Amino acid sequence: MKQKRIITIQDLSCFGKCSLTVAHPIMSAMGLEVCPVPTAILSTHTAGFQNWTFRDLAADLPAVAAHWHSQGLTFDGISTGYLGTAEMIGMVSDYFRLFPGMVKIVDPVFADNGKLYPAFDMDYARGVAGLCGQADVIVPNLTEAAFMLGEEYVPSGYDEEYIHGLLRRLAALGCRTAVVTGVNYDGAHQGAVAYDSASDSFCEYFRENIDVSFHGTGDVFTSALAGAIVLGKSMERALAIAVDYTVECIKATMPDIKDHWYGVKFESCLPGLIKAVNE
Ligand code: PXL
Repeated sequence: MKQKRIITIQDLSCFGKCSLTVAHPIMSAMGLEVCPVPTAILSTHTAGFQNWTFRDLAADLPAVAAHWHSQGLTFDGISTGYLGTAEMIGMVSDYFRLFPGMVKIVDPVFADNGKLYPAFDMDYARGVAGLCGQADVIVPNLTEAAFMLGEEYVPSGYDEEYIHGLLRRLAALGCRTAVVTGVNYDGAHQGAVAYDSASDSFCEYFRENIDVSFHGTGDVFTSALAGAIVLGKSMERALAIAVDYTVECIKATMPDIKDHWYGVKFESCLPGLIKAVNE
């Protein structure tokens, strides 16, 4: 069978277990051929470290796409994450145009817990909302969802009606499917809910809530979700694969949380992920 091929466009944080350093190994383990396009190289991620280095690779993005296009390369999917600058949003949109037929998965990656990440402002958020409108599947957390819609962030105490409404409004940005992560209705469970606008239907997958927060779990989740979608899994199955894998990564890291606050030990959980995608 032909191997599925996916482009992943996001930064390379050399230390910190997020973006490309999780997306590439996770999707490779799932059996995909992964083509990484680094948007920037940072010494570390920006959440919890200070004085990180940042080398902007924007100039390479169009050149990589043009070369791939000239070679007649084709791709089954593209997954985007942390980009770094507003300029890159338009460049990613050019990838969408140059390689038609790919499943386009956009994780907005600009905010969490009610706050923008250090490098971003609301102009960037609006730009990413535009990119979401060109995607097939978008994967915001509750903060990014609220910011992209110009709404107030609701951290807790919401119900299913709120989440379903939020998902419908996100899909109205122009994507077929919206997935929102970090949904916790009852304090005891956490998971993801998806809305497919074409069939006007919802699906969801929850696990026990683990009351800790590790950096990079959103990237781990989106990598597993994007891999599963491009492999042809249903959204219901893709949500289960991605939520289960993220929970296992968090559990594997909890005993070492003090030394390992910057990211999850996703490596030790790859065998379970491989088993799940091949079931
Ligand atoms: O995990 C998201 C992410 C990715 N890349 C960089 C980041 C962050 C979140 O802060 O700083 C560089």
